[in-house]
Amino acid sequence: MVGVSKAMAQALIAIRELRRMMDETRRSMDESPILVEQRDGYRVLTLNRPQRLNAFTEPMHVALREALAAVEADAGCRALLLTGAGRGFCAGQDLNDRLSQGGDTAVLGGALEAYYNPLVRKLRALPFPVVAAVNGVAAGAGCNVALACDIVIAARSASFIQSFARIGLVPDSGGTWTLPRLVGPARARALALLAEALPAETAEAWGLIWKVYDDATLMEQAHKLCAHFAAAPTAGLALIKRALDESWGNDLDTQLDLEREFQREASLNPDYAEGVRAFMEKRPPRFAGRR
Ligand code: T3D
Repeated sequence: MVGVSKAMAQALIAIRELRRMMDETRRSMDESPILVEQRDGYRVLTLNRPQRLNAFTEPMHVALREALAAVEADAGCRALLLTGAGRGFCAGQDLNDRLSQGGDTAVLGGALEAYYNPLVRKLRALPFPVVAAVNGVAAGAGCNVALACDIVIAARSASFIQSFARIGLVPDSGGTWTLPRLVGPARARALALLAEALPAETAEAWGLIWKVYDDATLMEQAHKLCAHFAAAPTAGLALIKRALDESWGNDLDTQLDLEREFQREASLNPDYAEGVRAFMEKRPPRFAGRR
């Protein structure tokens, strides 16, 4: 009898310890500047500093860089969803850090070199589609990081702000490249020089982003998109990304040559054969998505 109650007491202690460890893990996950969630065939990364509208700090950059490296290394990952916790998507650089550094110009150039530029390059180069679900305000580098993603969808209440001119800076994170290409030179200049908030619906009407959804349905739509990509011919989509990006620096002749080469490469992937077979057999394709 004594032995049984001792065993029960030990089991209770073990359960309590397990609970404590689980609570600790949950707490540390909630506090992490980047939340990572694995879904079937895709991953969700959530910028997680809601009290600062998910503004970038160095630890957040480092966590994001590590999370992106892990996504890229995972051969089973066929899409990425980037979003923000709380009421904002991302308010760009955390200006508290800059205040404490006295606005040293070397610091700013260094941060672009070390973090923002590699981040934008990585998002563009990932070999699968990247979806940004802009759940609220996207300002400064936060706006341009969203615009670096392949498909940008936004909540109706969201807005896009090139806030740099408000503090005497220049649009970065690819903004001066992306803006004129997406909305044309006149709108790009006004957005960058006036630094006014552009409502999500206007952003959609101008072609800055893909689509706007009611706030309550944004994440459902984002997951639908990613689930679609998780069953798509991934290697072909990666070549589409590259072909569109490279077109900006090419004349038509060069681009036609590039399309020939990419088409050859795409046709060597088993997903091409599966696509054709599925069409002939009048059934949905089952793409392996090997990349
Ligand atoms: O520095 C470098 O390395 C160079 C690279 C630069 C890249 C950049 O991104 S420069 C641009 C930096 N970002 C900004 O200038 C945007 C600053 N934020 C705003 O203008 C406004 O917050 C928004 C227009 C984005 C949203 O306005 P609102 O009224 O919805 O919210 P809020 O009340 O201003 O912000 C809520 C809280 O977040 C507030 O804190 P509090 O008062 O509740 O304690 C606010 O201070 C904080 N917050 C918002 N943005 C930032 C921020 N804290 C630090 N840094 C921020 N960027």
